[in-house]
Amino acid sequence: MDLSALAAQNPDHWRRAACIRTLTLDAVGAANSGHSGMPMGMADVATVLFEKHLSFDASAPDWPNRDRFILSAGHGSMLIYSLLHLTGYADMTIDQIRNFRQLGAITAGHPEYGHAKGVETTTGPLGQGIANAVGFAMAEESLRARWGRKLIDHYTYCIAGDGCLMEGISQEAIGLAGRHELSRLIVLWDNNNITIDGAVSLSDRTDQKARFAASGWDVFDCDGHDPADIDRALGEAKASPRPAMIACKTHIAIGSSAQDTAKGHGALTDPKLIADTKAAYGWKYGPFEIPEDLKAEWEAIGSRGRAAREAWEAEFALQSATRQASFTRAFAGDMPPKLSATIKALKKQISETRPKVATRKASEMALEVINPIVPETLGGSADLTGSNNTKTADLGVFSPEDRKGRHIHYGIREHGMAAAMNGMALHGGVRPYGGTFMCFTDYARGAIRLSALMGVSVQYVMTHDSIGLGEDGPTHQPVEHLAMMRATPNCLVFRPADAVETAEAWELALSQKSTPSVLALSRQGLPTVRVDHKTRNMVAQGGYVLADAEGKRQAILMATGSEVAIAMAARDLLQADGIGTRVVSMPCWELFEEQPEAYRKRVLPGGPVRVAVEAAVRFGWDRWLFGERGKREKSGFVGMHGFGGSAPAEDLYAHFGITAEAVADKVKSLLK
Ligand SMILES: Cc1ncc(C[n+]2csc(CCOP(=O)(O)OP(=O)(O)O)c2C)c(N)n1
Repeated sequence: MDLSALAAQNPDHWRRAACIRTLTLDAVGAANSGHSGMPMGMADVATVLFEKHLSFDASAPDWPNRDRFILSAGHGSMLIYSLLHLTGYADMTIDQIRNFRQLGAITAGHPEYGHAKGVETTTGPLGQGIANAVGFAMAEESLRARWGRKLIDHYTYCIAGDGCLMEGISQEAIGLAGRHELSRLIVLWDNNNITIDGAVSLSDRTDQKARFAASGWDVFDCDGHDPADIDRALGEAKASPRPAMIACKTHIAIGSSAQDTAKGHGALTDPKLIADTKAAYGWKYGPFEIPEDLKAEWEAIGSRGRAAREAWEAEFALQSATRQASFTRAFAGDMPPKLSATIKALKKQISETRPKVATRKASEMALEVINPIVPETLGGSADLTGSNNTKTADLGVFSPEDRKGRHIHYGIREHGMAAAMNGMALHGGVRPYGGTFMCFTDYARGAIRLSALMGVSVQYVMTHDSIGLGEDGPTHQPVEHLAMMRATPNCLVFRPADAVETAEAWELALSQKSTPSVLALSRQGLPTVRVDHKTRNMVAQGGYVLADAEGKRQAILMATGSEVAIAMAARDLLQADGIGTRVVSMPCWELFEEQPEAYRKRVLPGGPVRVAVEAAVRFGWDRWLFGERGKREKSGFVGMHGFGGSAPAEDLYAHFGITAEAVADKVKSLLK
């Protein structure tokens, strides 16, 4: 490929793009690992985007109305690190670039949210970024409708590779964006025809442009190495009334001997290759060296948006004090102070009326009082709205006709929904929650894990949380999912026992700023077990004594969710036989684990027999059965030992032996 012609046509552009290419070569070379080819190939596109289109101010990375830039092809992380360094983000020093992929550096192997400013989301698991981008664009639409164009009015740009587009999640995202006419979303496809194994044709013959068009997008082409053509395509994409995809024809690892090959995808570390490639670029500077004139040009790009940002700040200052406070509160992720009193009032009412309701219904009852006072919530469901009970009376439905609608019909797209919710939460100003069946946490897993890894407060409303869902049978009955979610670091798993605990769980979940929550909710009606109103949020302690032993304490029953009522019934049986029995409700293990040792000891003292009751697999329960002063020979588990069955719930509980009688018998056998 004749690089000299390219360089000669647009010499200034060429030199600016070469900064990205050579920093990438140097950083990957120094780390002896990483991915050189993608940043080299997309350097021209990224340069034009940052220079001519992206509205941002490197000195104010958190400006709420900035355009968002998402590198879905996260393996090409040196692309974004180079851009952030060159444009003058304060934290992205040349030393950070030198320490690419090293311990303690903000230049992680793949872009990690929260490490470097300007990294809007964690990418690397291919396909997540493009699905996050859809959430960013939905948040922008929603916020623009709510706050007006003067405060929110921006684009979301996303660079995605062949890998992102092959991942199934991409179709969920593309379908969602097309339906919602997210015209502020622009995806730049790095159309280089190469993946790790070789040419794309080894594994795919999809007509990507036709696919996007079929889903309601406008599609554009450009020569990804011609700055004028890139600029034209970006201009057209911005003007399009639908989400836009630009197929950018590029050469991976351009200018190197590995150009257009799978070798070019990975780490180009051979010193001769690096030297030859730099020579082909006409680059005559040392490693990590950016000449002053070029750095100045880039920094001018980094401050191009300063005037717009300052104008925005002036506009913001003109808003009423109430509006400013409420905007700032929402972007800070804080709940309105009213939330606590609202939840207390609901709890009091429930404890007095003692309804027998499914916790999914109880969740709706909580949301009915939460949504009116927390206007930034954006609810939704993956086509199970009536089952997940996520849509409250005041929400309205989000659509191109009603951007103020706050309930989103995600369609049957659990993974896309979860990733979009991550994008919304990361955008800021909105608080997304979304529902599906608990068993389909599997389908959303890739994105739920990233909620936890990034530390974003997304609420997963996972209903139909056990065999208690009944006739739909084992395909729909989660047994291992609680364990999987509990095994995920930085994720709160709530399994409330009744409507009071559900209200408390919602308050806690929404109060988290950097932790997602899974609310595991029952399909079947559950009696109110919290019959004595307590203003204190008991779920906040994770586990607590719901009913204490009368007489000598011989047994402790631990249970969650729908099995708490079974434990209470077992306690009645045992007490009737003179066996003093305590019931501990454990709606959130993670919060219980955080309690001081002295508190945990009060709840779970050594000595008595312990039996855990949960309609799920035992995995994880040993921590509470044998740990915390428990003894193996004095403990037992009543729950599931395999998959469920297709029958009415009551029959299944009897069939699998999850009954008050079975629990009482287990205790008695352990007391012998
Ligand atoms: C979900 C997921 N699966 C696999 C990988 C490993 N991986 C990283 S890059 C890549 C190939 C991506 O090809 P493409 O998007 O065309 O990138 P390019 O070769 O153009 O850099 C793979 C399989 C990953 N990061 N994420």
